Amino acid sequence: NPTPIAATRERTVDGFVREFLRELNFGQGVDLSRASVNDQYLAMARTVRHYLMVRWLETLRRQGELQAKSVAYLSAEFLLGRQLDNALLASGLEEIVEEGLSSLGIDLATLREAEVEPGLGNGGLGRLAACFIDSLATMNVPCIGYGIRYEYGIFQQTFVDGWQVEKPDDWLALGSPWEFPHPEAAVRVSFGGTVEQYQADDGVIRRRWTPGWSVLAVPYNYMVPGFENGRVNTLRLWSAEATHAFDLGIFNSGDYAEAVRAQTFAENITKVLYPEDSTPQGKELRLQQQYFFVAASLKNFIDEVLPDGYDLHNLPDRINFQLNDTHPVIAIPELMRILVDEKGWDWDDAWSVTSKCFAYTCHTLLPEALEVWPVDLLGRLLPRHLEIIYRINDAFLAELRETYPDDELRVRRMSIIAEYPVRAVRMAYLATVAGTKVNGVAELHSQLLRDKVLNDFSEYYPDKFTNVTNGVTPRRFVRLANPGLSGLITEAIGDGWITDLDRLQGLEPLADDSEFRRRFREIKTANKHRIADVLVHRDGIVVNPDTMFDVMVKRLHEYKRQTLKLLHIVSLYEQVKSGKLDIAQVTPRTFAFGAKAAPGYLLAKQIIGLINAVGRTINDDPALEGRLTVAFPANYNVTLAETLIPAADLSEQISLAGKEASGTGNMKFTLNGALTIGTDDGANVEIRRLVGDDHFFLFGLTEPEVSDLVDRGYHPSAYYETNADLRHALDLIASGAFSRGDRTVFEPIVSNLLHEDRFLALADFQAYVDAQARVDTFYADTDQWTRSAVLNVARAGFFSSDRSMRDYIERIWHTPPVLP
Ligand code: 26Y
Repeated sequence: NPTPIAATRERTVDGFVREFLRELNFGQGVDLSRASVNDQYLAMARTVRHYLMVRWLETLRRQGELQAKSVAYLSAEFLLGRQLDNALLASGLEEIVEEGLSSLGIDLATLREAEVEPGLGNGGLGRLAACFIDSLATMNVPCIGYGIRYEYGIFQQTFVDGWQVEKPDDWLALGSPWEFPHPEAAVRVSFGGTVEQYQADDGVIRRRWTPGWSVLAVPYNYMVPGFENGRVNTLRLWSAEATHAFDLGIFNSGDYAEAVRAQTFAENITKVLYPEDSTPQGKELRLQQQYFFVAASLKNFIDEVLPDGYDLHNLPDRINFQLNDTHPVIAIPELMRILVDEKGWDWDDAWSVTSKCFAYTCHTLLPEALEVWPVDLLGRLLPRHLEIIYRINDAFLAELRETYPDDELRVRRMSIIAEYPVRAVRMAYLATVAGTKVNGVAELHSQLLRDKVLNDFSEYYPDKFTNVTNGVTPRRFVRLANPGLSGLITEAIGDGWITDLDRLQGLEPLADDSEFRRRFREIKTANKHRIADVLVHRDGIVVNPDTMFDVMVKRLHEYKRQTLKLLHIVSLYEQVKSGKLDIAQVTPRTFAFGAKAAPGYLLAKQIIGLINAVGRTINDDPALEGRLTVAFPANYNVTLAETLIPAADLSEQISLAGKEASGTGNMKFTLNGALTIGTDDGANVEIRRLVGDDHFFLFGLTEPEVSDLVDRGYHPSAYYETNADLRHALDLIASGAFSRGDRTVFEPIVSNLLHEDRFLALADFQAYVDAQARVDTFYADTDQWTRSAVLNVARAGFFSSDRSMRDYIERIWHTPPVLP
């Protein structure tokens, strides 16, 4: 095997400088004196990726030889965040590059800022996929990520007069140096058309799908480098392009304009990421996206990744297709179609293989978030797949009737096809029937899946259900995001924690070391100064680093209860203004928010308007003497998270118990030394158990209490009537105090809370306020607070996504690591 040329790249400062200048001259076509920052960034990115290239080629070569069992992570979203720093860290080039650039008079920090993050996801689910592929690469587990290369990622949020206004996320505009397009490896994906019966050569009656139209799926490969281990896995994102055949017919008819229109039509499929993250809209284009990437991925895996002549009967020994929520579930009928229609297999053989290849991760508990596709839509777009789903369902229902001969009600409840309000395919049920395993993303969530959302299924398939608690990558969210803390940890316990996060336990004794605490605090303060600087320059927001940083960052959703935090703030304000509370007694706090609302989610957008309005009023009111500030930077994204989270003192995880599947922000805060104020929900339950009750501010109803209260009949107005502080806060909002006297502006929020309050914010208000009072008392003793913060870090090693990956491997995939 000849050594790839990339191996000759010199890992020295001089070597790097030479490579960089070469990229600048030959790649960008500029010389240093005329290079823009973007030129420099692009040249830099390409230089770094060249250093990783030899490892990537080597990983691919070994994979081809080994054909080890691997994971294909199918996800409609990968929320990667910026790539440069992670590539530098993984390749161990940080120091060389910093020195090399500075010898040229270039500041690495400036180049970092030039990178536009690929925002190819909405939030938690997409970021989780990115953490998982980072961990698998770092752990030497063969994995290929399959997803969609949206031309426009999650929208850019701006505020106009405090209201959210969305701008398209044109992330590709200035070039995207991290991707490798392979148009020659494009595959065709077909849609629509008809299905007919025919007699095959072997005399067997078969079904034949004649699609109505098709598009090309062009793969763009991304490197997924492991941390300093020489492995580089692949993320393959698909982009839609018009097929030539598709154009030809129209060109022949002489309608050039129509042909070009057809081209844009095909390319619409991967044009934009849908910005909803809980209420599926049932849009045809979204189903097109889902089938598009899944069909391309299966075809790519079978035809290109597997060796020629591979016997697909062995597929379950070679691959696990992990379904990231229901978005890729159409892969199940697609594999059946390939095996039955294209390979000519018997149905039963095909089912026996297909039902061993997939596993399904559920990320929600909200019933309205479960994807359901009306059969008329599905049948129009994918007629053969609908037939296959019907046949899977027929077999499944027949099986159920044998087990439950006298319980037709149960059988109908479990049908993959819903009958009301329209006949529709329940994708979660299809995934559960066909998958080897179904997992929730935190203990409580998995329990509720078993006991509530998928109860019938957990009784029928008790062994299918399992839990894998989410995790986050310590490379990005500690080592890179918090260099100060990372340095301190490494000084104390060595740098093994970066790939073995349980070693953070070694910090435990240092919680009682006053010098360690002093340095820990110093780092937190420095991080506050760092974010204060960012907020001034990025958003023109001024914050005081000598205040408690109380942070709530996540998508805007009623169930996450940003309004609960807002009611606390408004109540404090109201009490100061009415003279009930002496401002000198109030702990100085900076309330930081970050949240995007789905553009069609009107109430969520109103809540954003209200947070900004309250912020405007409070920040400008001299009566507060600058002790309370609301900071709501627009466009919260991975990049902002990386500077905001390390600066937090208090992490707000206040969803209604039983609604947040896991949360992953909660883990990032804990690992960066924030204390949590939180409900008994999602992974908060496990965080609290690990860090200990004394180092966590628990409040609010538990899930069974919520269920009971709702069953008995919940009346939010009762809380309004009996709680004066709550009443005064709501009245203040209703009075127009935050809307220049206009009482209509925020009326929908107030009346929703008073008359509906689906997520019981009013019921938990007093408990929340009481918990915040405990926070103030605790915070007043700086040493006590810092000690708890250190213990939070020391006890949070469990929340590494490396541990999540070990759990998936042990409970679901059975894919041992290979040699690097
Ligand atoms: C179908 C479409 C509307 C849709 C698109 C995106 C539906 C859901 C989503 C994204 C969901 C999501 O991000 N869920 C979050 O997943 C995290 C990772 O498991 C969890 O930590 C978090 O609790 C959950 O809300």
